[in-house]
Amino acid sequence: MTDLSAVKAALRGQSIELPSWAFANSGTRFKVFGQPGVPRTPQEKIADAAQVHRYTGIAPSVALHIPWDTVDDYAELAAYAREQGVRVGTVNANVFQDDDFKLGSVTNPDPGVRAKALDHLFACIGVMDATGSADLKLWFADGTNYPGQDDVRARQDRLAEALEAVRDRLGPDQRMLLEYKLFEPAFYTTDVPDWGTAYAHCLKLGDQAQVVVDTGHHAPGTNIEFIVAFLLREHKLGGFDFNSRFYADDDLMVGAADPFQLFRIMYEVVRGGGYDPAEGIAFMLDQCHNIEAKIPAQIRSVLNVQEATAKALLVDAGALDAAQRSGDVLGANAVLMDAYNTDVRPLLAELREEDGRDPDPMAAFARSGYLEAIAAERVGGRQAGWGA
Ligand code: PSV
Ligand code: MN
Ligand code: MN
Repeated sequence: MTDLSAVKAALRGQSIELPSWAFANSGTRFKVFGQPGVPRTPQEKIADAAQVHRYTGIAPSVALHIPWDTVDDYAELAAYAREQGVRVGTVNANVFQDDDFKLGSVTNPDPGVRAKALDHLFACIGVMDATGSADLKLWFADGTNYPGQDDVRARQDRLAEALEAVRDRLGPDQRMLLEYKLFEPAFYTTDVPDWGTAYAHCLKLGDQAQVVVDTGHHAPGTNIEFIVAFLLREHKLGGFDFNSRFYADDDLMVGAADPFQLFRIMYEVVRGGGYDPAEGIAFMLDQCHNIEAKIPAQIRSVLNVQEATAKALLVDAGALDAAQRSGDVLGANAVLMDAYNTDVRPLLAELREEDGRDPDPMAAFARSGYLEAIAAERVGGRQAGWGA
């Protein structure tokens, strides 16, 4: 039997980080559909993110993307976030939107371009120092499009060199989180294409380097929960970029495409001790909302993660262990499926009510009139776009 009060206590301690870019205009390469009231500044993105925390109670931090969220004074931005009831979280380094990075950033064959990329990564550590952020997230668009285009092995050497330089620049309480992605924008080779490559680099870099699993960055059919279990066992899982993947890197709402996969991932997190704050796993969303309203989509995403987590916490560990040890294949599977098939929505509504929150965050936010207010207030100025 699972202790429901322990499940509730664990759920109260949950913390999901929101991406600042989810609140900005975004789109596909075919069209960006603007929405009224979309933030014009990093401050307005943080204010919108604070709404998600207000109604869910479990989204207390906001990840920045530099230079998308460039401001003159980052300490002031962090203070602004605190006033809004949230804090600045991970700093995501963007070394993919400058013409100089056409052939790569830290793996570029041109040493001058590599130095420019490294300077940006150092500047991001400066942002962390100013905001008090602990994590630097590194995703490189680096790779090649054609066989022979560049020396694949030399690119690994350049990558290792840059990562070491970043590691040496980190403060004692800071981490570097290395994200992998199967393909895109490079289509022939990608310099960090999979968890094995990221893991191998992080292993050499030491304790301050860990791997980020972006759930959208795998080939169809990849068993992501196995990767999670493996990395956790090695204490090399630094965090998640959660989103849904129907086809490739869709960046749609987590839990939309495959809620069962999300449950299986969260089960391995719980099983491997990754839910314990001491393990330091950063649970982040990395999503864009191109056709749906952004703040409610973030609320829905947070709730989807919360529901999957509640189900994972409900797994009867004793019964599962007994079934596994006795080789009861169907019994073990049934224990897991019982938890997955539990409707946890009443439990979560009860939890919110006990904490003085509205039991239905989606409805409460819709009633608040916030979307109408920002549509009226935020006229004029240039809307901050995803990538702008
Ligand atoms: C790359 O596809 C990625 O997942 C990285 O995390 C980037 O920083 C992010 O998307 C931008 O949306
Ligand atoms: Mn990502
Ligand atoms: Mn991605």
